[in-house]
Amino acid sequence: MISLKNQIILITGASSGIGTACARIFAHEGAKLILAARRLERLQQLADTLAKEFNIEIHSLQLDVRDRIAVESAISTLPAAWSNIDILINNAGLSRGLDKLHEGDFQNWEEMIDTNIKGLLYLTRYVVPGMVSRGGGHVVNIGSIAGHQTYPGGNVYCGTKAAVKAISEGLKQDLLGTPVRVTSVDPGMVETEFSDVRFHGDTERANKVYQGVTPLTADDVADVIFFCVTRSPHVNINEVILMPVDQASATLVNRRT
Ligand code: NDP
Ligand code: 8X3
Repeated sequence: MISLKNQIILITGASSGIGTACARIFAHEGAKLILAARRLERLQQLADTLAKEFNIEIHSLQLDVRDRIAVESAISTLPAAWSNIDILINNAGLSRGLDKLHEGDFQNWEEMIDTNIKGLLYLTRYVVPGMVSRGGGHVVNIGSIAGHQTYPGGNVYCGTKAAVKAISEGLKQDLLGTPVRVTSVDPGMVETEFSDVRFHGDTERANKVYQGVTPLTADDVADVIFFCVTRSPHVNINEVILMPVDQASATLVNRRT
C-alpha cells in the first residue's frame, strides 16, 4: 500500500456527498487537498473542519467545471506548492430529471453533458500533462452503474456515464507507456444529495429513491476509491462496480417496504 501523506489530491465536487467523503478519508491519511466546487462557503467549512481535525493543508477552489476557461485558469494559477497534482478525482457530476427522451428538457441535458462529460474532460486535459511530465499520477473518474446499464428515463444521464466509461478506457490506452494510472469507480445507489438535485429539490420524491433499501453511503464509495489509489505503483485498477446488497442491477432493487 502506498502512503498518501503529502500527496496533492484534487477533488472536484467536494462540497457534498462522495466528494466530501473522499476529502475526509484522504485528510485522515495526511494528504494535501485541493477541494473544488461551486459552493465556496461549504468548501471553506469543510476545509476548516478537516484542517483542524487532521492538521493538514487545504486549498479551496470555487470552480464551475463546465467553464473551460475557468478550469484552465484555476489549474494554471495554482500556487507553486499546490501545482504538482498527484491524484485527480473527477467526481463533480449530476443528473437532472427522469423524463422520457422525446419529452426531455434541453437545459437539463446540457447541464448533465457539460458537467459530467465536458467538465471531466477539461480537468483531465489541464491536469494530466503535469502528471506525465513529472512521471506519475492517478486519475479517478466517478462513473456509475448507469454507464453500464440504461434505465427508463435515464437516457441522457446514462449516456454521460457511458461516455465516462469510454473516456476512462481511452485515457488508460493513451497513457500506456507512462506511469500514470486511470481508474473508473462506478457505484450503484448511493444516498447523497444526488436525487435531490435530480428532482430539482423535490425532497419527497428524492427520499422515495432510497425507501425500503439500505443504499451505499458516500463513505462506502470513498473507501473503494481509497483502496484504488493506495495500491502498489505498478497496479492499475481499471474499473470497479459497487452496489448495495439490496441492488442487483440499475433497475432491480429489493425494497422491504
Ligand atoms: P452530490 O449531489 O451529493 O454531489 C455532487 C457534487 O458535484 C457537489 O459537490 C456539487 O458541488 C458538484 N458539482 C455539480 N456540478 C458542478 C459543477 N458544474 N462544477 C463543480 N462542481 C459541481 O452527489 P454525489 O456525491 O452522489 O455525486 C458525485 C458523483 O457520483 C457524480 O458524478 C454522480 O454522477 C456520481 N454517482 C452518484 C451516485 C449516487 O447514487 N449518488 C451513483 C453513481 C455515481 P456544487 O453544487 O457546490 O458545485
Ligand atoms: C447514479 C446511480 O442508478 O441513479 O449514477 O443512475 S443511478
